[in-house]
Amino acid sequence: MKIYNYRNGLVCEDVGVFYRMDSWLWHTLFTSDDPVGKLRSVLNVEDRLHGLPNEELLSPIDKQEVWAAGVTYFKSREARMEESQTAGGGSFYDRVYSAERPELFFKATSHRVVGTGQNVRIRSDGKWNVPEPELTLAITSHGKIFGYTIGNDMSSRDIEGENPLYLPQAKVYDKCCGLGPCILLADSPDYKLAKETEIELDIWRGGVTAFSGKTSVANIKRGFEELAGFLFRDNSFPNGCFLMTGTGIVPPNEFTLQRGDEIRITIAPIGTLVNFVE
Ligand code: DO4
Ligand code: MG
Repeated sequence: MKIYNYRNGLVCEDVGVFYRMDSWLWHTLFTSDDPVGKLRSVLNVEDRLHGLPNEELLSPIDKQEVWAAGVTYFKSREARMEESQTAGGGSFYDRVYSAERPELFFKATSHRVVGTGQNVRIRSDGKWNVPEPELTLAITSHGKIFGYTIGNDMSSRDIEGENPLYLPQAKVYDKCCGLGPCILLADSPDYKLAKETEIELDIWRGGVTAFSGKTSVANIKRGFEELAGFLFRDNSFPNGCFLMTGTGIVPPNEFTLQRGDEIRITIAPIGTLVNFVE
């Protein structure tokens, strides 16, 4: 099952059949003990649509905070160590990769988040900017992972590389985060996104590919429950939250985003998140 957040309300897709849903369901999904059961119980044949509606598709977020995990893939560990070499930050990244406690940081409130087809921004004071394609967990207020979406953790590598204490500025600013196109619901209690699930990043510039890369969820060092468990330790989320699980794809050091670039992140069971750099 997938749930889309359209301008005029939610739409649920269940094995190729589409249903219009009331917007109050959003809150119910993120606060229920059994979000999928709740959703199934309100699907009504009278609300069936012929397909996805021809309306603006918004990011699948309401009042949730977005958090992010970092240095969860070996590739990210290597890249951070390189970018922060002169600031002496190299060993922090090495240590957090293998420490028991993961790196978790605040990424965005919903007003900083954009959906598929919308523009993300690069910072006006950042010179080395990249997208980070990340599988993102949708988590209820009880700490239960009930679905998955695609996240784009826009980052200024020169700012975080200058000093690890600048991380919030490298990560959090207007339109710093893409989420979408939908939430893929974990359909049954024992459903887990297959480890072999691929994450693909394509960046288009002037009609040609400027960068292309691929990884698999199997390369992540941490478990999803482990990450969510640390996030909810001594921390409450009355509206539920999203947790980005880190990047395993890093373009070469000479690459930086430019205005007009098209960023496409595909995780096949969920779809493709497309953002343009404004
Ligand atoms: O530690 C810096 C940020 C790491 C991050 O965003 C990632 O690994 O995805
Ligand atoms: Mg990231």
